[in-house]
Amino acid sequence: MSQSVLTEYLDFSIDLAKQAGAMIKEGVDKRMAGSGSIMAKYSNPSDMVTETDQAVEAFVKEKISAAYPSHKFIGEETFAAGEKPSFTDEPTWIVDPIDGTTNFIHGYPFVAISIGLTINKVPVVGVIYNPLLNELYSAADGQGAFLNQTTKLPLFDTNAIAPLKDLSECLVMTEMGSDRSSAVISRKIDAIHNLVASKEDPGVRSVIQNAVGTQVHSIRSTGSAALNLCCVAKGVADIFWEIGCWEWDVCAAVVILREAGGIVLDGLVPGDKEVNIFCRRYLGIRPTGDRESQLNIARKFWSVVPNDIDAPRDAVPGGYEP
Ligand code: LIP
Repeated sequence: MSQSVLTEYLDFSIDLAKQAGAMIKEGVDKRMAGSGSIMAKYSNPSDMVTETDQAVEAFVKEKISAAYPSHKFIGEETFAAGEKPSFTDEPTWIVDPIDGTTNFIHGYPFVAISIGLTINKVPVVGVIYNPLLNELYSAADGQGAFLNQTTKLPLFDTNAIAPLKDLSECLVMTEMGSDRSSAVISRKIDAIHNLVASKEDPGVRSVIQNAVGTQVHSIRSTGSAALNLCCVAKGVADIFWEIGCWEWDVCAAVVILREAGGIVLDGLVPGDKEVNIFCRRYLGIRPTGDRESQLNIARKFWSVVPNDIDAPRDAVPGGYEP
């Protein structure tokens, strides 16, 4: 894929994200004023959908199909409406119209449109725009990652300031997710317990035999996987880990973090390959300029989190086999 074609897709995505962002901002303003953006689905209080999610996805999908009629599309609301995704080498847009829908509902300002593009099954363009904070993250394969199109990511020389040596020096971002079954939540709490507990404390959760606490600096959550990964790309957090979010939450961010110099791996299964975006298990490590130090932190991370947290999904033909 030539750089000029990638630049065209990137510019198109940035323009589209800004238009969608204006719709999201208007939706928040109306909602906070007591009108508009009614809940479209409220069957699970930790997995909500508003009319704005649906309107933004319809708008983005229409714009993409008008500009690139042969391209494929995978979107959160299209999936929710029952369309089963398949994955091919064709250019495929993977879109979350509002990442951080719970935040949207509360007016908590971590809300973003996330637009990713894969070609030959590789994520190559990513744009994430938070219209409430007016922060636009963008990247294309081989072109670097940027905040608001001019500030290169990461924001500073992360390795000079804080080399990534040990989990005890890390700020970790994670989320509770939408599956609140006690089987899943108790495993996630076990993971957080093991991450934050003192190294001196032998009382770590029993799910991992002989594990000791790693006493990470602390845990952070924005409520948006995409924006969490952007924090890691900026270098203001060291690790993002989530089991249970989806390809539309991470596709664009995978490009942004990779172009900033970070890596995204499988969140539970050790290995050094870039994550399969359909696997619903993600571990992002910030830029360091030294891949071995990133893999070393990943290995330490996998060793302290339970490896049996369930995030089931149907097969994605061409993309993922459970
Ligand atoms: C959200 C993700 C978040 C996850 C939430 C939800 P949404 O996406 O970004 O990481 O914990 O459960 O999936 O639903 O706001 O697009």
